[in-house]
Parts: sequence; structure tokens; C-alpha cells
Amino acid sequence: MVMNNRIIWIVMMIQLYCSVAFTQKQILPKPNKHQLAWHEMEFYLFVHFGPNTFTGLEWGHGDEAEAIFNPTQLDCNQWARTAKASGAKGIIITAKHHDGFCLWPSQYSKHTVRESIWKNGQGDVLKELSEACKSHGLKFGVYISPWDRNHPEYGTPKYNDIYINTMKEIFDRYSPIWELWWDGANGEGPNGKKQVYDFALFEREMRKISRSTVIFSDIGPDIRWIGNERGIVGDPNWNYLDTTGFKRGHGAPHVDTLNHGNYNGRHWIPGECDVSIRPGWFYHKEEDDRVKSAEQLFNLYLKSVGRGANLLLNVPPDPRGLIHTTDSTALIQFKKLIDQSFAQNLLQTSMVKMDGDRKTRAAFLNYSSFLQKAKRVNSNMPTLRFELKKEAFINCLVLQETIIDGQFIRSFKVELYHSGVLIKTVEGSSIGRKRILTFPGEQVDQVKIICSGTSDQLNLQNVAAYHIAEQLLEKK
Ligand code: FUL
Repeated sequence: MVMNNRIIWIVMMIQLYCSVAFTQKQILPKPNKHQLAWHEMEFYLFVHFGPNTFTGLEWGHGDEAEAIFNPTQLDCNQWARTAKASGAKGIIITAKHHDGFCLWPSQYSKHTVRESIWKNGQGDVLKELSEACKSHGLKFGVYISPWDRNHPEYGTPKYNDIYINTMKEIFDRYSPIWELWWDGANGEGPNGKKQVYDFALFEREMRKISRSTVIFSDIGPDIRWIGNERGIVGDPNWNYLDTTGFKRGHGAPHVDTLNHGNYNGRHWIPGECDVSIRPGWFYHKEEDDRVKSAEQLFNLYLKSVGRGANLLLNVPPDPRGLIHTTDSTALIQFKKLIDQSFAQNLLQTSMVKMDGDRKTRAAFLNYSSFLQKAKRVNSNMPTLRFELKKEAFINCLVLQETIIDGQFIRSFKVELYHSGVLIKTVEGSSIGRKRILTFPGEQVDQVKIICSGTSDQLNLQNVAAYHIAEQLLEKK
């Protein structure tokens, strides 16, 4: 009898242990509040502007006469209006590119707008753009190249302090600044020497200057480069990255690792896809007929935002200081394609069953109560079953994970049915902040989604289905 009680007790303890282990959510790296807000930005513009706009170069030598910088009709409000009309949520500008020319009158350089003839040396592009962004409700960000082919101290330890002072100056004058871009390029300066950047010091100082600014470099600390300048993040894309033993600039992980992230990486460092609307980063007249079309931009959107990354699209102003109409027309049409494509969620009127969910006990829910529950449903990653009110042609699905506590979903399967018959299966691994799946369309009356991962909580914040125009389906 005593023996039996002991066995029963042991069995109960094992059961208790298993159920606790099973329902426990694994602790994963997660975004901080600034990174979370950054994820919501999705798409914003990059602006490369400076002496290169006038010389036709991509990398200025640093010895260009300041007088060449003379935009005759510079209008940062036009840039901001274009950004707004394209659906972009912010603008990041090359405050200083590798040629060292400062688009603001810096006290740490003699190669600035102050030395140019533009507005008799009284102009300040950063001032104009930060104000235009504010008045159009856009976030403002800066690219400050550590590589400086003009500064006389470049290549000496003193330059690291000058670089820090430069950052401080910009943040003092033009805040709030939501994103700071550290380019890893490290070439020779005017004295033929390369700088040994003290990125650890830059980072410590920047955290003191502005804790709310997210910092981009090839390996973070907050946002990583995705390993190419074509705007395409890998599939799968994990928001995790291992940085131990790696360095910014030369010494970063392999581009393939940056492209996909690390499945079990130790830090939350999501990817940002930088790409230009034109072949070059700076404006060149001869590229006016090589501006990406709205369809090409949409395709890039699928391969960046649609894979859980953010899209940083470069739109370089011309020597007048204006965004060319070819570029702005493509951007406006791109926005139209996005609006049209995602206007009608075909699951909106469906009834949803979460098979295996202990709380709802597999009852049918309407779509909006499903969305409420899916964020915090506590069960073993239930199978979601969407019964459509009316059959529909579906060629696109949007899945969004609740990433506040990390990226838990490690694989998923979508099954499309018609009259009880399985007609298509779409599989993948990462979801993250947003996953847009496109596929040759089918007439469908039921959609099933099965996820699995490192938590037994589903943590989905959105599941939606669309019929987008055939020519927009993701091309390889
Ligand atoms: C690179 C630079 O060398 C290019 O000129 C451009 O600014 C691009 C965004 O980053 O590293």
C-alpha cells in the first residue's frame, strides 16, 4: 500500500514537471522598446546628397572645392512630401559621406556648407531637413561616415574624439534623431593613413548622447546590415545575431550570416535592407532612365518588409536639390500598389477555430475575437482553421508574430482547401514582425495554419489573406 502511494506520488510529480516544462516559454533575447518602435517603421527613405551630386562621383576624394556644392532650388519640404506620398515613415540623410563634406556648418571641419557658395555660406541642410521632417510627421535620421577623406586628423587617434564631437554637435542641434547610421567603410584619408576606429568608445558615448536613438552598423548594436545593397533579406530571417568575437567594419560575420541572422543568436539585432532606387547611391543624370519601377519596388518590399526586416530606400536628390519626377512618380505608384494590394483582407469575415486551444475549447470565433486571443492564447501552438464565408481567390498571406518577447515561431505550414480537399501547402520557417507570402493563387474556402516553435503560446498578432495583382507575385 505504502509502495503504491509512493509510485502514484512519483507519477504525479513527473506529470507536474512535464506540464510545467511544456507550458513554460523559453527565455529568448527580445527587442528593447526603441527597437520595437523601430520595427513599426517598416519603410523609410535614405538620401545621399553632397559634392558627389555635382561631380558625378560615388566616393568623393575629399579635395573637391566647396564651391561645387550649390543646389539652386533645394527644398527639403519637397523631399518630405515625397516621402509622405510614398508611405515612408522617415528620412535618413548622409550628413557626412566619405568625402568629409558636412551638410551643416560644423565647428569641427573646414569642409562644410559654410565654405560653399550655397546661400552665401549661410545654408544648413540638416536644419532644413530636420524641420521639414518634423512638420510632415516623419522621423529624422543621420548617416555620419567615420571614413573621412578630407579631415586633416583622420588616421590619428585624435580623429576618434573629433568624430565623437561631430556626433554630439549634430545631436545637440538637430534632435530628435531616431536612427544613426554607422557605415563600416574604412579607407585612407588625405595623409594616406587609415583610421583605427574606436567603435566601442563611439558606442559608449552615443548611448550617453541619446539613449533613444537606434544605432545601425553591420553588426548593430541595435540594427544590422543584411549583407547586400540590393535590399533583399534572407529567407529565413532571424532577428537574432551572435556578435561575440566579431568587429564592426572588417571582421563582421559572413554576409550570409548577416542576411539570415542566427537561429539561436544571443542578441536581438534585426536587419535593415538598404537599396537605391537608382543604380548609384548619388544622383547621376545618365541614370534617369534606370529608376526602379513601382513593380520593382513592390517586389523589394516583399523581400524586405515581407521577410520581417525594414526597407531603407535611397532616393537621391538632383543638383537642383530636388527629387526627380521619375523617382517621385515611381514612389507614388508604389504606394498605390501597396494600398490596393492590402485593401481587402479576405479572412475578415471568416470564422476561426483554434484546434487544441484549451481556453476556447475549439469553439468558432469571429475574426476580431480570434485576433484578440491569438496574441496570448495559451496552448500547444494550435492549428488555426479559417472557414471563409464565401470562397475567394487567394495568392497572398500576411502573418505577423507578436515579437515583444522574442521570435518564437520556428516553422509554419499553411494549407489551402476547397470543399474539404487540400489543394496547396505553403511552408516556411521564420515569421517575425511581418511575413508576406505570395504564391500562384487558388480558389479557397478554408485556410489552415500550423505553427511550431520554442513557446507553446501562439503569439500571432495578425493573419490575413489577399488577392494581389498577378504581376506583383514575388519573383525570385
Ligand atoms: C556604403 C558606402 O560606401 C556607399 O557609398 C553608400 O553610402 C552605402 C549606403 O554604404 O558602405
